[in-house]
Formats: sequence, structure tokens, C-alpha cells
Amino acid sequence: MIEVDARPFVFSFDPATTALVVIDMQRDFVEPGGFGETLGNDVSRLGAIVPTVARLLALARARGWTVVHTRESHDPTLCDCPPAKRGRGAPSLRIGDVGPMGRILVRGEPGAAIVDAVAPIDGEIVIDKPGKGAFYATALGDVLRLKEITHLIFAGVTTEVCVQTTMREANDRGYDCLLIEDATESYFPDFKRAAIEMIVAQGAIVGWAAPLAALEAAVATKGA
Ligand code: TIU
Repeated sequence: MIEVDARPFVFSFDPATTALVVIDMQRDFVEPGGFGETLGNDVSRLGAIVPTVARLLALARARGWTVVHTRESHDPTLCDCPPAKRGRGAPSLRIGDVGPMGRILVRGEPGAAIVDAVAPIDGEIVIDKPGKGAFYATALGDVLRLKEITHLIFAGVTTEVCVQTTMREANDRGYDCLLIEDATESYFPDFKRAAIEMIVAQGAIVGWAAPLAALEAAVATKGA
């Protein structure tokens, strides 16, 4: 077992039954001209975590851990995009509209791709999801069950939207979940802070949180 110095207390996991889940590190959220920016956000904060996510992926890959990437994305027909989702807010471009990186949040378009520095490699699982949570309307639950995964380590964007939603879905399904604090980010620093506090409150009501250095130190201690 690997024991990570986490909040609110130690997070213990066996790498054989653990998956790293990297949420929505897509150009549409991280780069100018995509979905995040059309919603009125300054996307520069999100780009800043790319090197940390890359370091986390390197750790997982070096040890052969299961790696899952998710992409918030829709079928080109938008048959899986609820009108309520497409119509929400007052974005400059809506889901499916043509922007500088192709059609916003549409599968196969440049903007829906994961940024190069943390892109999936052969053998890693990629889940396209139409919602904020990665379990809704996807095969993620079945994939994890087949691999007998019981513990999930989370990174990605944005902390209080797709990451928190997926952690809550996972928590309700019985997974123990650790969020790597410096490998996740929000357009709103206060929301990131609050989301992490909500996750670890009440004795890990949703899960655990720790910086990447704590995971690296725990792994080094075990030589795992
Ligand atoms: N808007 C926002 O903060 N996030 C999203 O719409 N999706 C994800 O978090 N991936």
C-alpha cells in the first residue's frame, strides 16, 4: 500500500486497484478561443497547471498505473447535447458553433483535443463525456469495474465543475478518491479553494486532497 500524507488524513492505495483520472485537459478549456473563453473566462490560470499534470502523468506511466483521460465533448449532430446545456448563459459562441479551434466542444475538432503536453498515449483509456460528470452517459463505470479499480486519483479542470462532479459521482459509487491539489485548477481561485474544502470536510465526505509532492514522496518511500 502507498500512504499519502493527505487531508483530512492519510490516503492509502494499492496501485494495482487504482486509476489516475485526468479530467478535460482540452484546448477548449485551457487555450484562448475555446469554450472556456466563450463563457467569459480568463483561461490563462488553467494553462499554468499543465506542467504539473504532465509530472503526475509521468509518475503514473513510469509505474504502469491505469490512466484514464476524459473529454467533455459532443457528437457532431449534438444529439447528446441537451438544449438546456447549449442554451445556458450568454456565451459569445455556443457548443457546436464554429470558433478559432473548430466547432466548440465537438468530438474530433481541434478544440476538443487534449493539450499536447498531457495527451493520451497508447494503452490509456479515453472517455468522451457529454456531461460534467464522467460517469453520466459513459462506459467509465464498466471500464473501472472490469479492471477491479477501487481507488481514483484525480487531476484536471475545472476543480468545482467537472472534477468535483466526477468525484462526487465516484464517491457515491464507492470509490476512494484523492484530488491532486496543484494538478487541478478553476477559472475562479475562490471556487477552487472552496471545492477542495468541501471535498475534505466532515472526515473526507467526498474524498482526500494532497499536493503532487506528497504523492511523489509516498511513492518514493515505497519504491512502488
Ligand atoms: N465552465 C467550467 O468551469 N467547466 C466546464 O464547463 N467543464 C469542465 O469543468 N470540464
